[in-house]
Amino acid sequence: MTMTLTLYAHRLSQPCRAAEILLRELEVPYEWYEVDFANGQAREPWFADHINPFKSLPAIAITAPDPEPDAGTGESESFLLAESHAIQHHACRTAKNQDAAQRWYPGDRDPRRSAQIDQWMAWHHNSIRRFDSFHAIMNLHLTLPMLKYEIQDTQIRPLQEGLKSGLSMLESHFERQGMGDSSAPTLCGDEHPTLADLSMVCELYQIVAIGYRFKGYPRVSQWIETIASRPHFKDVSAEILDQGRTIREQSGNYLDLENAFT
Ligand SMILES: N[C@@H](CCC(=O)N[C@@H](CS)C(=O)NCC(=O)O)C(=O)O
Repeated sequence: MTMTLTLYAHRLSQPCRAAEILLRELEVPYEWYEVDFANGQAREPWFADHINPFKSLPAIAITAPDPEPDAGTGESESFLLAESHAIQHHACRTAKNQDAAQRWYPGDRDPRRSAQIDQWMAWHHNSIRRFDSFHAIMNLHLTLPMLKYEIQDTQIRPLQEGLKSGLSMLESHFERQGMGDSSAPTLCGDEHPTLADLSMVCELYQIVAIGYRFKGYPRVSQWIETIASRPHFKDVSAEILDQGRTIREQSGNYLDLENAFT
């Protein structure tokens, strides 16, 4: 029986990209359903009442073929799941290619390593994601020019300050591991990245796309660069790079993003 996995997502969203990149890495077939969240589609009843009551992307629906196609109802029960981390965990648990899946998340095979990945993923939501300034910059870009400097002071600087402590933490972590000098760092210290690396780098890539560079955090920069050079990561991130470039070009240089994290 072949199940259909539908991914409700948008490529300008960091957690959506993490989920989609992982599905590709694990060779899980999926149907793509774009939801225009910027125009409120994730809050519309068809989505909020029937797909994800959290009203957020990504979400997946796994549907078995209709057991009674002749009954003409066209309906079959779907397994619905929201939250990018839960989706990634589920994908690793159920992927046919378990060799690949266990490199991203070993599950019961290595409870300690899995617990470390869980720890980083929990931290991701409360730190790196919390201070992602992409939305503030996008608002700024769409706002009247006379408000630019005000928004920069009231919205963007506090986010940059918040992000700095997370970046320092990551840089020290990589330094303690002794990695990052000859080989590329990963959060759990192994050669292969895990779900935690993927979620966090997707988050930070949002602001790389808009022009930020992390010159003061060389190991963090190397980590981002290495994960971002994976072919599936590149393909799924093409749209956010375009969007970031447009915003950067049209916003002028007053943000000085390249030097914000020196
Ligand atoms: N914790 C969630 C965060 C999801 C989230 O914030 N998604 C945003 C897009 S990046 C969204 O769907 N927003 C819809 C809205 O605000 O209407 C996850 O990891 O999946």
